[in-house]
Amino acid sequence: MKLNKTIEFPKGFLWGTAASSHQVEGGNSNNDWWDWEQKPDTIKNGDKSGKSCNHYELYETDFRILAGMGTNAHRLGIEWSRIVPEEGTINREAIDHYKRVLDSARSMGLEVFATTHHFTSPLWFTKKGGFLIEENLDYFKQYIEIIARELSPLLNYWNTINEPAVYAVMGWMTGIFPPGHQDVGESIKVLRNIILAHAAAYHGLKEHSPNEVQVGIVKNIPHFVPSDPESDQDIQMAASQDNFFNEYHLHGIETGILNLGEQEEISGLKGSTDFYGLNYYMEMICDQNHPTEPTPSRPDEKKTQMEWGVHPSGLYAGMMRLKEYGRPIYITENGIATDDDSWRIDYITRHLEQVRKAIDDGADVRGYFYWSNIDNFEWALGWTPRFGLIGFDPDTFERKVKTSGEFYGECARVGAVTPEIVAKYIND
Ligand code: GCO
Repeated sequence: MKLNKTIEFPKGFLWGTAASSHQVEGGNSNNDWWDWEQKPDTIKNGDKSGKSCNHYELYETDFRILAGMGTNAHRLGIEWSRIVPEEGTINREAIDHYKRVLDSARSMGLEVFATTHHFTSPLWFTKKGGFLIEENLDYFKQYIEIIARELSPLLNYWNTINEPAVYAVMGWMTGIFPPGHQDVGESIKVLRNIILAHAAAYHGLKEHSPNEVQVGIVKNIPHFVPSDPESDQDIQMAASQDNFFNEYHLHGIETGILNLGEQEEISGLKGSTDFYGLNYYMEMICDQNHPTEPTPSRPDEKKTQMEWGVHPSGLYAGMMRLKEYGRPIYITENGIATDDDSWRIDYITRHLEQVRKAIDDGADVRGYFYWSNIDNFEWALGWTPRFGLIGFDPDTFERKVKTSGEFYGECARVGAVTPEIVAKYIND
């Protein structure tokens, strides 16, 4: 792969990495995912998160490596089940732990984006029905108030809910995530309640933080495209998939109106985000012959360990869509699961090219967080997919920065992707 010209980014652009609490910390034994992993046939190869990357204990090491590489930001998760292990119980130890984590990242020059909810919930909460029951939102609000008061003084940016549509679909429609239901009606209820949870988190963080914080949702925006651009049915399928998965929540945040057919005005939803966190991985190809199943790749495409294709232009489409709302945009996740590290360098380069193009075309994109800094527990696919810029020894937890990590760090230090840097790290 060759790069013909330098891709330069504005001064102050955030060059970050992203992870989540359950996927990297280890020992999150009090949440619904830990419980889910103990059940048969839920996780590929029977994998478990276990001690994961042991980030819970090695966070200083991880931040030192990231700062040393040259990155200047990191997105991490706050684990609700640690802060509130039982209904009505606040774990001061856990609060103090996250204060140390945030302080450590900041002291090493990393701007932290902290996510309040990244797929995992306390087991006691999910036993009450979790986000399927609207009244349970009160428990989530109590948690938000605690972390706003205690943790906001140590950061500037919060992400509310990670990928609300993925959460609702995977847990209640496909059943691949806990609670493993396959019920369209329930999935639609959760799709609604989880965006109410987002709005509650937005207002709770703004109201209870003792300092000014910027609060934004993290929305996965796959680019739904017709398999045959000439087929009206494929075009219609892409439009309805996008409406359900993307537009429903985006329209809700911008207008306060939720609309999957009948309209519902939600108090506090309109304008409930200071910026958009955009997670992008791939196009979803819509083919009328598989009317309910868009696919993340075309038959003849080279596929990642996730069985996804690579479609950088879909990231541009997502940024230009969000540009219309006039809010800052951060790419809060973009990455590739592969053991071919040169492919990872090419992937990062091609997607950063799209970010630069969107900025040139007027999108206010202020940062890029590569998913992920370190190989981690990939939910139902367990440990097979490796996204990381950094690997680790599962026995000793020793970290090993990959060539792609060295590449990304040098780009971060320079504030650009240059043909020289690409040539230095990629072996064709
Ligand atoms: C998601 C989550 C991450 C994933 C990553 C790769 O998008 O599902 O935010 O937790 O690990 O996206 O699938």
